[in-house]
Amino acid sequence: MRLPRSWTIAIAVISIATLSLWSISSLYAIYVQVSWTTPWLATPILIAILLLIGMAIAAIIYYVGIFQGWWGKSSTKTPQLPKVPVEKNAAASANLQAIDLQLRQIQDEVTRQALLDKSREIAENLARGQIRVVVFGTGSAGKTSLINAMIGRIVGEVGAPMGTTTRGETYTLELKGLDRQILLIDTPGILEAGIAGTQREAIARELATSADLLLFVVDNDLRSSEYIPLMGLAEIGKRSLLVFNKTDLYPPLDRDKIVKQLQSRVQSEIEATDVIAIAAHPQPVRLESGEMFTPDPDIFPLVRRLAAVLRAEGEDLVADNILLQSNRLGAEARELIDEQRRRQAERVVSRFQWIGAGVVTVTPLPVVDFLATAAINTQMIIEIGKIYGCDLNKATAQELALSLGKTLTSLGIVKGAIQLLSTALTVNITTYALGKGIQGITAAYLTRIAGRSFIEYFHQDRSWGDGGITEVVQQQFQLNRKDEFLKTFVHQAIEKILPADR
Ligand SMILES: Nc1nc2c(ncn2[C@@H]2O[C@H](COP(=O)(O)OP(=O)(O)OP(=O)(O)O)[C@@H](O)[C@H]2O)c(=O)[nH]1
Ligand SMILES: [Mg+2]
Repeated sequence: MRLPRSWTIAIAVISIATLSLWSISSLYAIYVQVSWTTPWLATPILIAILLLIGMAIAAIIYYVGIFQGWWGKSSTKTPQLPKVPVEKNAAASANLQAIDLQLRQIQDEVTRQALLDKSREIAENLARGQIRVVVFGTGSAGKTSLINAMIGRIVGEVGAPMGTTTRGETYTLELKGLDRQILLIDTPGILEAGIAGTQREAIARELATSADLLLFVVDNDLRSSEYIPLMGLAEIGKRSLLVFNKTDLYPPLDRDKIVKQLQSRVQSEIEATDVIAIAAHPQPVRLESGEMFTPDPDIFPLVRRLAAVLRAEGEDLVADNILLQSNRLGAEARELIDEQRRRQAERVVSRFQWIGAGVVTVTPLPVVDFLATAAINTQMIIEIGKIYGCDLNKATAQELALSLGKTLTSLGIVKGAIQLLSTALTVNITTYALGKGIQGITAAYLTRIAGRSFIEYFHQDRSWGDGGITEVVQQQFQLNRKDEFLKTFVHQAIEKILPADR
């Protein structure tokens, strides 16, 4: 029984007061006795005893934290904050919303609509809250038989030849203790021959990628054509159980050996407990009496493991899968937006390359080293930046233009370009026109190299990457010096900037 706090304090105060009175009277007795025998020693002894008592009290206060207990002062420990539950579902739907915003930036109407539909489908799956268990694997491994055995009645057609199941079929399953409904999805087999087989395999793979949980069915050790898709799916984070079916066809020793082999092959991605041996539709056997007997399906180990996994991880599996799918969709959207931006930015570069070239052709520069600086228009940098969502001011753009101009000159690209273009031009026009036009055409060419280098810079979030500005510029120069390209470029240049009297 615990005493009330006020009582404890009262008892403590009375005890301390009694002890203090007792120690005062004892001290007084000691003092009197010592002063009788050696009077000069009495006062130092009294002071020493008082000091010792003081130190003892200080030590008690320090170690027991007596003040904290008595006066209820705040603890020096950091107060415990309430735990914030990590809501995977909330994260998944927030992710989907962010991706929707990204998708709306896609200009191509048809692509945008298709991806938005996909995103809506993922969101609906999340809202419905069903768990999608997809049964996947080689043709004739026994996928449909497994579903029939799990449902407890014949729902899908079973057949010895591959290709019995031709499209995805969905069945519902309830599991005690699990609020969510389970969708059991049968798929066509992979590795079937022919065009129809390839099309069916594509359907199966699509369904497998959409699964919250995958039951990968095999009827022997893994072939490499099974290993590759299974590992590929596991590596992208697809939760999988590897189901070894038709175990009735093997003697127990062989069966155990195959299970061990399967476990060791997939151990990097799938736990040993998730490799499960079953017989979904055992073949009839002849009894000693000569009678034929069909054993019951042996799928209990799978049902038990499936139930355990779904109960323990069901919520997470759905949210993880939604995150996985929305991330894939996000990556697809990013790629499309990237292409779109690149196309727009390249149009800007083309526009500026002919503007700059025209100006230089009309008023050639006294020194070719100035060509690079003349070719890089700050407005072009600002416009490319805008396409990539960067608002640059004039001063920053000028700084960028200057450093790129210096790089072009110092790497010898200006002179290299003049040489390359002169050779390409002599084949096309007279020496007279060459003299007039070379600066303008080189300016156009340098604008192109600079513009494309800036596209890389903005594409990498305003960074020149590990190799710095030099590597980016050199790479662009290499990419734009191929003979075929130069020929077309020079033709275009002659059309656009050289006077008609050439
Ligand atoms: N011995 C034995 N045969 C099985 C077992 N399970 C299925 N089979 C047989 O394997 C053959 C193929 O079974 P299905 O269930 O149709 O296989 P599937 O994977 O759905 O095939 P597809 O739909 O064509 O990809 C049938 O003849 C089944 O009777 C089993 O546990 N033991
Ligand atoms: Mg089937």
